[in-house]
Amino acid sequence: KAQSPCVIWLTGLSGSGKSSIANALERLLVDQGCHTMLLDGDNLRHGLNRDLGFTEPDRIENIRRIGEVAKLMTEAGLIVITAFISPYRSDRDMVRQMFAEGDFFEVHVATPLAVCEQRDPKGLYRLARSGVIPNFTGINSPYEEPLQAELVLAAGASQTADDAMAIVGMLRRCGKL
Ligand code: GGZ
Repeated sequence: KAQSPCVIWLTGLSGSGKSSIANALERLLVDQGCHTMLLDGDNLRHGLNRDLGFTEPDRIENIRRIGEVAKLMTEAGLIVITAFISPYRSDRDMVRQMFAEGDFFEVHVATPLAVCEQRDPKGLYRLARSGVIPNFTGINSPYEEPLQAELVLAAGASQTADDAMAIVGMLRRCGKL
C-alpha cells in the first residue's frame, strides 16, 4: 500500500530530543520507500522565518507559517515531520485544524525540564538562567503540555531509535503506512 500524506508534529522543550527523533523517524520512513520532508529550526528559522524571534507573537507566526508549509507539502503527497517547541496549545490546535481528521499526529516529546536542563547540549539553559537569553521556554517563557497528543514519548526514558519506532507503529496502526 502506498503511503498516505500526513503530518507528524513533534512538540517539546529545547533539548527534549525532538530533532534526534525526527531524524531517526525520517530515516526509517525513507528506508521503507516513503517520501518525506523534515521541517525544523535549521531549515525554517534560518530561511523563511529568519525575521522571527522568540516573543509570543513571533512564535505564533513561526508555527502558523510552518503549518502552512506542512499543508503545501502534504498536498504534494509527502509525509511531513516537524520538530519545533511549539509551546502554545492554541497554535498546535490551529495547525491541527488545517488538516483532515486523522492526518495530523501530535507527538509530545515529554522529556522533563530537569532532564533537558541537565543535558543542555548548547548551553542555552545556563544562559537563560543567568538572564542572558530572555523568553527561554521552560525558564521564563511557558510550555503548555499537550492534553490529547496522539502519542506521548515518556520522560526521556527510551532511546531515540525506540521513540522513532513507536511513531512508525502508530502510523501503521492508523493505516498511514
Ligand atoms: C526557546 C530558543 C530560544 C528561546 C533560541 N526559547 O535547542 P535548540 O535551541 O536547538 O532549539 C531551540 C530553538 C527553538 O525554536 P523553535 O522554532 O522550535 O521555537 S518555537 O516553536 O517556540 O517557535 C533553541 C533555540 O531555538 N532558542 N532562543 N528564547 N528556544
